[in-house]
Amino acid sequence: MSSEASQQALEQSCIDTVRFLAVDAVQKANSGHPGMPMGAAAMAHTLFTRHLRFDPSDPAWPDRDRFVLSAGHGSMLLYSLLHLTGYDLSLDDLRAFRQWGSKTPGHPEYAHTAGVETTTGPLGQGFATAVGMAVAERFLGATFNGDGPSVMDHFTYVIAGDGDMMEGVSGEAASFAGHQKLGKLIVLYDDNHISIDGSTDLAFTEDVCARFAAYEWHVQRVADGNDVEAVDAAIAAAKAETGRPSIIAIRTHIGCGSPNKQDTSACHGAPLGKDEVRLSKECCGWPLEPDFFVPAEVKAFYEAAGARGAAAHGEWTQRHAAWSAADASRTAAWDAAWSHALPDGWDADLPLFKPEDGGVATRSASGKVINALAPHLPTLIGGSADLAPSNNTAIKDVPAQQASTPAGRNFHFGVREFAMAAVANGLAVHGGIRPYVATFFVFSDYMRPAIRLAALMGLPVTYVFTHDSIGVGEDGPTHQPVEHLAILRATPNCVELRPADANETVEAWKVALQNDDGPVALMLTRQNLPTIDRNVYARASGVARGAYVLADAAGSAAPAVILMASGSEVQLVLAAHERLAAEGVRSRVVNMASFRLFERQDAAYRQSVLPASCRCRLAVEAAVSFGWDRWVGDGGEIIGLDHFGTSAPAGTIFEQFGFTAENVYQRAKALVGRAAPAGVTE
Ligand SMILES: Cc1ncc(C[n+]2csc(CCOP(=O)(O)OP(=O)(O)O)c2C)c(N)n1
Repeated sequence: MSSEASQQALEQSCIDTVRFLAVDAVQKANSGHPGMPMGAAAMAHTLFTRHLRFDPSDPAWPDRDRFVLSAGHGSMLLYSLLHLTGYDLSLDDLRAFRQWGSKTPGHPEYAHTAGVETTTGPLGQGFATAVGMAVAERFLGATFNGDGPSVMDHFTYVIAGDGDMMEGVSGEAASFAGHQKLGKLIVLYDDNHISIDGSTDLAFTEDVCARFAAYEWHVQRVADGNDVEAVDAAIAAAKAETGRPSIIAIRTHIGCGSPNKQDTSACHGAPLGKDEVRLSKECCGWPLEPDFFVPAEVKAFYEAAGARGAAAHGEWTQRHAAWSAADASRTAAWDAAWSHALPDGWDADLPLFKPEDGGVATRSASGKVINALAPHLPTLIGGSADLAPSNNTAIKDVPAQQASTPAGRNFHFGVREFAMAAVANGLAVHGGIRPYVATFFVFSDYMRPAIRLAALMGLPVTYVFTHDSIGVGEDGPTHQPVEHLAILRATPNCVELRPADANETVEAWKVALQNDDGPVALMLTRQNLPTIDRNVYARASGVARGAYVLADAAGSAAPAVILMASGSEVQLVLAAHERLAAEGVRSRVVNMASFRLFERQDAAYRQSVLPASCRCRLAVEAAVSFGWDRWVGDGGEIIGLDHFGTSAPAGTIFEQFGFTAENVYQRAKALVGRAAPAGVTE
């Protein structure tokens, strides 16, 4: 055999190894998706062995190429390659595919399996997250590289399937990426014409390539997905095209090698079955025994690819050392960015708002905070889905993030909320960045699937959600969130924070910047709120504990009534409290800025804020009452909004729906009256 032919045979053996590791793992688990890995094995093999720059011994190396398997259901494709190339993933880990506690869950999970760059499975989001990674690379390169050796210069690769292409979020993200001319983003499209219902012809007949050409992408086609040389050449051409993102539509065959199931949806989401596994192995000339078979020369071939990456990493380390020596302050900023540390003095310029300066909308306070933080945190970047002037998210005197200004810190996401949130996830998982993104709170619905993934992955993304209630006013119920707080509160690991005034907004941002293991959503008002006099009431820093006693009756006796509220309704309960106090009622105001942060406090603190002895509790929030019963208990009441809002001036709406200090006072008084004599202590 010529050396070329023996090389070809070896690579075929590599591809078959990947295929049959996936087949065997799915068969053993009796659950999973064998078809996708079988069809896409050749393109993934080509990418991993000829292009992708990675070091299995250091999966966190900042300048590695990023790889996203957007078709996350094909997870065994990724796990097989991670095992073969030398990541910390053993053959036994593959044997434990989809089992309790294994490193090989059904879909790839970020921070769970070494080498998995982001959680995928919800189709379309991997693609959009990769766009965020690519823009992170460009921003960090433009910000840090300087004129000498570069420390940030890598590609972002994606394997995406038909399902990814059908999802709207990939369209939003592709449109953004095309506009941004993200030349180092390369998508391999597993164009196999099959999804779960059967042929994609049932629902998806457009010309995907023409669509991406219209998005201003560089588009190529490969007619035979098993042609390693053709795939290789297309990836090389995509890398050479630096002015546009690239997509390569690679015609593949789901279940490739399975004589009875190839090109059918039967091999999409179910094991091939024992007989078909045998037939497939026979068909490919693969040994029937043992299962999970990895020929020694195959392992050596893949480990050599990993070793080449390790060598590239070594060169980078030298470049980084030279770069580092050239500029100590730049290096300090880089180190802080990658370790997510807050540099000394980061909060030195944060504003302090005085009551006598008049009312301030918390969205406007947030804008001032962002601008006070920006000089200290060079990788605090973000923007809005076309609402920057309303969300107050722009950093002043710095350029927008555009192809012509890649170090720009202000993102114009366009009216693409879902892609914006997924891009933010990509910025966060890439590392080195502190992303924030913004829209009206009501449109957080459009971002919800990406917020969920941020929470699941534990990503420090900050959401700036302004126009947080019926305070929106005339725009009416379409623009007035009512159920959205409850949704965030129901989302595990998501911190929701609704500050009551400008100074609490400062504190809320501090919380966001220090919450490293999950997203923080800041709900901010459109309308002005009075600045609470902190000489009279408790300090604004209390919001860091979620709920705190803002005002209390004198002395140490337990309160007779607890008034609770968040955000703009805190001023109402404060006013009612003053009247009650003047009448000798032992009233307490608890500012419930964040359910989640309060839940995280220990029982003693929670008890000190909401003593069990006081069952007379009134919660006030211009949102659905769902969830508040937990805090008010059986003896309490809720002034909420268990219906949609309406179009009218904000003041009128608050009044008509009972959100007035007068109503809070009357309801509290009635509650205390009913609870008397036990409830009133004096
Ligand atoms: C948002 C979302 N909707 C639905 C699913 C369920 N699902 C998993 S794979 C799949 C079909 C995907 O088809 P394709 O991308 O062509 O994958 P292939 O059949 O080639 O494996 C669907 C609907 C999902 N994972 N994510």
